[in-house]
Amino acid sequence: MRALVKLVCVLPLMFITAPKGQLSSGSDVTKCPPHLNRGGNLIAFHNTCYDVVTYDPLTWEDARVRCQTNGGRLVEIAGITTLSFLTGYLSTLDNVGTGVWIGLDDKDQEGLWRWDSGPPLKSSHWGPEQPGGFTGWLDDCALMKLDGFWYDYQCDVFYQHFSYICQYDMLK
Ligand SMILES: [Ca+2]
Repeated sequence: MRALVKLVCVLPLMFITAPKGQLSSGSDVTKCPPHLNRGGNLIAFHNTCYDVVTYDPLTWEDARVRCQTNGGRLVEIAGITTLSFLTGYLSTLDNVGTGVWIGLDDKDQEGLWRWDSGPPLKSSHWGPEQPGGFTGWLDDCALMKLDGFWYDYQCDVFYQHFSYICQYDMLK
């Protein structure tokens, strides 16, 4: 019910602020891979489908595998447009928890953050004093909190299970 109320509040704003064409691409999941669950948190934006998985919080490593097994990958946020869209969408959902894993890590080389599919990080949105600090060498995976800012966390410890976003290419 709370999600519905939020959605009702947000939708008129989307009509006012969304650039032409953006709203339709933000709701049309017909071109998303057919095996994805339409009844969950699946949404489409700029030729990419995003699925916010909240029902089974995992470590970053397990979330990454889960997205890949399902034919996608952990979300990669290349710029402010996608960041704003996803942050807005998260605000309409219940049960997200603290935040969501994103496909960003510095596992290969400390301090060199890369998107999981390979590209180096160009546009970032780190929270205050992130990443790094005293435990930076331990914290090699990125969590996006509900305010849209990113924080480095450990990738594979049992006490850090979070929701996550898988992204999928749209069908041609
Ligand atoms: Ca690190």
